[in-house]
Amino acid sequence: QRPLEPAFTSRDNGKSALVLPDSYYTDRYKGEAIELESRFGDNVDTKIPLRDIKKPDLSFITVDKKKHFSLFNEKHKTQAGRLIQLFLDAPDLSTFAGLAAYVKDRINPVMFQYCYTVAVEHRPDTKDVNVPPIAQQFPSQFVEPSILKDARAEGTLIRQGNRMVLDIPRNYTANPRELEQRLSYFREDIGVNMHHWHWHLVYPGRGPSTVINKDRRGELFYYMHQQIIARYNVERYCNALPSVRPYNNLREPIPEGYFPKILSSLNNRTYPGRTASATLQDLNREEGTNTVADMERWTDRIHLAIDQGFVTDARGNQVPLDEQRGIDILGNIIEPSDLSPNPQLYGALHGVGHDMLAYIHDPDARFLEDLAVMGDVATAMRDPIFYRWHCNIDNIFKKHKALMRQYNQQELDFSGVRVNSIEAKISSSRSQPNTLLTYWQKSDVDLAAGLDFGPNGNVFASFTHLQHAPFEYTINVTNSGGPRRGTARIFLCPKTDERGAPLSLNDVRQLAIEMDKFTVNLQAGPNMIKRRSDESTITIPFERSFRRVGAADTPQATDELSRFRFCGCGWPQHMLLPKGNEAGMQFDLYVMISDYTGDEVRQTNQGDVCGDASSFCGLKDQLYPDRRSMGFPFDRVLTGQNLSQFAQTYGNMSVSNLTIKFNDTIVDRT
Ligand code: CUO
Repeated sequence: QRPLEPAFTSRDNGKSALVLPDSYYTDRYKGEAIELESRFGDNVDTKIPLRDIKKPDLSFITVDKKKHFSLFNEKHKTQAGRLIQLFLDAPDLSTFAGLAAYVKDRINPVMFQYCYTVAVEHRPDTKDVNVPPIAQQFPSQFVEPSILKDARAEGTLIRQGNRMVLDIPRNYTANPRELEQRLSYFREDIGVNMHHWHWHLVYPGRGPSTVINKDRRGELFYYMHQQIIARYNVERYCNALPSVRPYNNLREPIPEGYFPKILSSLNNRTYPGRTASATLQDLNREEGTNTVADMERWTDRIHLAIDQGFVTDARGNQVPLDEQRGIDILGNIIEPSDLSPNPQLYGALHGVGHDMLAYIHDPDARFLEDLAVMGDVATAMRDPIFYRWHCNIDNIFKKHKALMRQYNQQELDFSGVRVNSIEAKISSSRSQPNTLLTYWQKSDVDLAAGLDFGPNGNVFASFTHLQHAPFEYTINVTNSGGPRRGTARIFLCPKTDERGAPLSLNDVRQLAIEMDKFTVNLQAGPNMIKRRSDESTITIPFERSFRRVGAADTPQATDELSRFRFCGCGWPQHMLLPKGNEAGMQFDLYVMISDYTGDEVRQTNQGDVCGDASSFCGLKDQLYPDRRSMGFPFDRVLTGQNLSQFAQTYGNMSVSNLTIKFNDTIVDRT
């Protein structure tokens, strides 16, 4: 179960089973008196011997066992793709379990964890197999590592029940002299990083076509990351910092340094830092040889394709970048995924960018240094350069979007539907409408599962994160036609930048952050629509991010958790609102009710229940549940002096003033 230890448990027909490999991570443990059964004994009902499998040929895997595995690295990605295929090809569950146990002992644990989880997510017969949350598998990548020693001591020396909750320090990566530190609560949030890891798990870039070929995956790569950048920029305004500058001149030094201090669980070394003013160099390492010049050539070719309105596929055909497919094709080209129509010509811009930035401290490996946080989807969002790099990537997508025709009246309007008002009000209080509240909160995460050779049971540590008082929207609508359906699209838009200067409509639309999107059934006449903040289709609840699956105390709890496994993907609910500021920061709360006849997607599969965060993560085995372009209506250029004037043009839109007040106190865990 633990990353570097032998054996793992699986669940079959609701029962736990202990699967023992026929060899161990190191044979030394086999003969020693380690009582594996008692170590895993508490929740193990059945022990099954490992099925005798035909030993797979793993010689294609060259990723070092004790070095980082990177999904942005072309070699690693290709090898992971082959391993996922191997896992998916196992004809039945017990062969898969045997194969997984065999492979786990022999390869890089993070690579194993990734490929195994992708396989579990995609095999029809593993619906009941639990995968623990990544932060609990590899806690050293998510929390300040000095507490891990205490966690081990607590877990080993103190009986379960008497163990104290350890405190994960805040603000441990820099002091206030470093202005970027003001955003560390966002960049280093455990839930934010877990979401990002999970998103890339649900949408792998390379592997069998059943895993890669998902509806609008390229467009979702664009949209989910665009929303991260919009959120980050709004969060910067809240902290009196300007928007992030795109990292688009690769020859220019990078003023932002970053020293993550977290540990690699594979070799107990800290992830390398980056000094201020580092400059990108050509990579010449065993992991890859990429040049800055290649990155520039790929960028130019992609810009050329956008300007010409078509890409050239591998056979020389022109594929139009039109309003239906253009953004999806560009997403697959830029990420890139296996669906890129011409990787030779357009390269692997975004992924290689991550990789080169991840080795900027040691581009030719002369210091034997491993990759930095930018090279790992579980940690990349901690580094300020992530946002600068993704801003550059986003600007390429935006250039394409700016060339699309504007939406017409018919697409934007919903004739006969009038949205009279929208209001957001903190639930369970007599507070003012349209004034929301943020503060710090302490919550617990269980570290025990990820401590190799560590304790039984749980060891909880508490971390401090942003939180908001739960609230509810009320939308008043008049429908002058018969009963019909619409889609409510709620966005939060900044009014001013970090200096208090008003933003243009064009800036606002690109900074609009999606809060929620849901179907509404409108009756004839007046309608009052209520919607709670925790129902948002971009977020998942706190428990989903952090509850330890293996520790669910009852079979029901475990079943419930396994049903929601796919749904580990989703923006953390506690980060739904930007922080605002102590004086109260002003926003526009925008709602549109669009005509459902233009939104509807007829699903061909009946999928899982798991669709809480469908806006950011799609639906498992189903089509993306909204026919409009992602980000509609803000993804294209709009006409109007400002947001209110734009919204007044259409009866089916409404805007309210909203204040977000931040209270700088820490509320203890609930
Ligand atoms: Cu998610 Cu750059 O893609 O990190």
